Amino acid sequence: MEGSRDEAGEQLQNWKNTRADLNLDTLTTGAGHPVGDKLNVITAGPRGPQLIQDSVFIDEMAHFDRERIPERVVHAKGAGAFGYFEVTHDITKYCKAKIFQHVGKRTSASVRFSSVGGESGSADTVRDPRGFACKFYTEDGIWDLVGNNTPIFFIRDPFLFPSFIHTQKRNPQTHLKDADMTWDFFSLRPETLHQISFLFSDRGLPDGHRHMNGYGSHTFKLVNDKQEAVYCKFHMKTNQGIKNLSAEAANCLASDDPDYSIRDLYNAIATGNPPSWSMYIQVMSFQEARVHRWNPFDVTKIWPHNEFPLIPVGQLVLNKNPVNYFADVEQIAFDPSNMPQGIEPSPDKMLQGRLFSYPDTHRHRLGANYLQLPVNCPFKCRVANYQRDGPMCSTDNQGGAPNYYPNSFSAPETQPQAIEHSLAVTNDVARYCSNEDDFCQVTSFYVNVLNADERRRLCANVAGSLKDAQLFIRRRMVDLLTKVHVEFGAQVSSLLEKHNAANPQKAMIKTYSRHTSECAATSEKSNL
Ligand code: HDE
Repeated sequence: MEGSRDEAGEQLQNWKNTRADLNLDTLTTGAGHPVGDKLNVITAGPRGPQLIQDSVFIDEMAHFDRERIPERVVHAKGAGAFGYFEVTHDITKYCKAKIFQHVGKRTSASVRFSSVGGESGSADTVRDPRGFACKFYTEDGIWDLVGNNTPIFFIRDPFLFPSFIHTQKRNPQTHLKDADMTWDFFSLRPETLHQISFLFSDRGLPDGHRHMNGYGSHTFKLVNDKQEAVYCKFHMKTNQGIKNLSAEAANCLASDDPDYSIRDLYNAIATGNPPSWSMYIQVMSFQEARVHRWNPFDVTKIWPHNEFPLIPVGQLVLNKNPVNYFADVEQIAFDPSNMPQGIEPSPDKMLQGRLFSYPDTHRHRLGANYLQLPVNCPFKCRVANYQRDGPMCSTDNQGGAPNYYPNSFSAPETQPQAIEHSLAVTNDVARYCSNEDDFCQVTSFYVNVLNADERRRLCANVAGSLKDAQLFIRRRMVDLLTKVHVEFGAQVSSLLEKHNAANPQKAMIKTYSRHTSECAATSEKSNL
């Protein structure tokens, strides 16, 4: 390697070094026709117009015109890597999923880390939750554990998700990020407080993707081979240790190296330093779920670790970089409804909402046959169903096998052992408004998880963002923070006042522009 160039910078040279047969390559069109000249289009005379018979040019340009597929509506910027999951502890008494079959068992895995709100070219080091999406290729089909680096989420009802995401994205007129939108929504929905407090704490700026934990966040159901079930949460604890960036360092990196986290992950793996995470579960019986003081299916809440201790399960190791970013990472499609037998959804409304949304977005973004793409296909088992055809079918389309069910000519028979665990429900069908306590776990986070310095930085970070919102929104937000803890509200309020005193001009510009537009328009530490 030359000078200070890293493995990512050396990629082209490294690729060349592995290709002893390079001189055997022939330049071709997409249809495989050898190309004679790729520097000059066909023209009538040296200065004449171009001819439409130049199919080599048309092949090139027409494909280029179609290179982009829609970016993910959220989590557009990301990095991927591959490796395996290895069982270190037996949890078969809880779960019959083949991935957990015996200690020492390895299952191929892929992971995509991401930020949430920014576009696919946005900076890696912005304050934002991080996606931590895992795909396990099991013998019973794909298991996708599509989590974040936070054990909780902003909202508990999926109905609010599109609106919530709009507030994190761009203003429909200005096309700018908009503090009024962000803090208006937050201050109207107190259930966001827990996640806001996590996000504006030090953990809101992880130092790359290797130094953060992952969480399944939702409550899931585990079923054993006797069809007995428990509720469960999944945790992935980083073996690299938690490391966060200061707000100042993150800001510098956003301009100096906006792809900092992608580069860090690529280089760690390329230099033989594979990152790993330890998987744990928390388990809650159905009886405990019935009497627990918090709704165990509310994703804005954690399960206290002293009541539901972490049970070790295994290790996730990422030791292989993508061979091609588009094929392996842009096209990877995670879907929380991909659960092999033994793992099932709980009644968590947010999880239920996601079960629909992900395969729906993949059909739009990648096409109906997205599960045939190599990175998505369940290569550890044989797909045998009655779905056929559709755009870009890239398999043998299940050959001559019957395409209807039931039929008299073929397996597959249905599998009784794959029948879902049954759940008795007797309640009125309605739209239920939650009356959960939105404050007590946040208070516990503020008081018990954060030390004095961390609390100070949390208040500074909240004020640093909230300052750009209108006065009535700032006041409403401070009222909520005061309900979490008097000091939280008072600190943020005093920082906002100081900011306004120090920036009268900026305050004036904001007031002025609002005026003109009006005229014109008439747990505790162990819980992490
Ligand atoms: Fe997502 N989310 N989400 N989300 N999410 C997507 O799926 C959605 C939620 C998460 O690396 C989208 O393929 C709804 C919670 C990750 O490819 C989309 C709701 C958690 C990723 C979508 C949620 C997540 C996504 C966009 C509320 C953590 C990136 C593109 C009901 C537990 C996966 C895509 C990757 C991506 C919908 C809430 C994590 C639109 C409707 C809670 C890590 O389908």
